Amino acid sequence: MSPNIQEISKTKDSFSLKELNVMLKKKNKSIPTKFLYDDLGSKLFEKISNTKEYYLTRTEEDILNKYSTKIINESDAHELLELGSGSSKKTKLLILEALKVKKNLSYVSFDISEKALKMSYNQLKNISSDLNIKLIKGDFINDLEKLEQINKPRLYLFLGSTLGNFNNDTAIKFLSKISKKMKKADFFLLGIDKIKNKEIIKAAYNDTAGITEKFNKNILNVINKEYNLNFNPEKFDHIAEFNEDKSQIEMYLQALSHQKINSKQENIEINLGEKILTEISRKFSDTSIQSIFKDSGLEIVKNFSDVKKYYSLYLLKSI
Ligand code: AVJ
Repeated sequence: MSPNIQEISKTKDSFSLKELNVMLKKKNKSIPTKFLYDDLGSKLFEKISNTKEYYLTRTEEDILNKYSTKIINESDAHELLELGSGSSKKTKLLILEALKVKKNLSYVSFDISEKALKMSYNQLKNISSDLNIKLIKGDFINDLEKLEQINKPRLYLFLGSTLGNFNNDTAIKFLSKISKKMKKADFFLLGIDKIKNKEIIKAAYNDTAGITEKFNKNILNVINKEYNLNFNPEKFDHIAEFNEDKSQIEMYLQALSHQKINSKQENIEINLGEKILTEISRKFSDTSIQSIFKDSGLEIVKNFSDVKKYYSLYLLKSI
């Protein structure tokens, strides 16, 4: 049976070849991070999260395993609303816990990707007849306002440290939207990767099995297909370095030779050694994330962390 997907936004994500060209002509070249996540990219990310070096997913899961009862009791949620749910594998832990205390529980998965919504549905459809699953296709930056209000307490979820992909302004803009949407009884659970020994961080983005490298290079296949370009991924090196000033991983593709890329518009030239930024992944301290919360109208109710303090799940309220 195929699930029922509600579409709240018909706005096709229209990133034009022209805009891409502009980004690739600049001195500091970049490709929008979202192009990492086509079907293959999403599968590769799943694989990354199982490598021994990538501690994020595993640590977040451990924290959820340990504290989901507390989180559920504290929030008293009748509905869990997850933004950018991916496969909902980790969310299942929270749902199972919530089902112990709530008879009519709703889980809303809000994602831009139909594939992700279907995966999430398949992950959860057989859990319990007490669980009402809603799938909503939309863009959580632009369509959040369109989500219906409910009278019962809702727990918003944004897991996986995806906030780390946003620069400061975008992060505050995004969190402010959620905060404005939240009612008094609502809570927000946010997963954040923390600052730690930089060798540990770097290793997580340079796994020895080479999966992150494949994941990074796949972005070129995605834009080749989307915009009819002829990048050769083999002519690039995967680079993931830690920028200490900005406290972020920066993932690049570095050209192994001088290259000319044909496009329907202007051609693109890339010099030997030139780097194209594909993703940032910010690592926060308690202080740096607190200041973002403050600027977004959010306050910390509880900080759930692992023993090594590698990762935090913040339970937040709107002020
Ligand atoms: C899924 C965005 C949280 O930034 O750690 C993993 C993506 N990139 N390895 C991250 C990613 C390279 C990941 N997020």
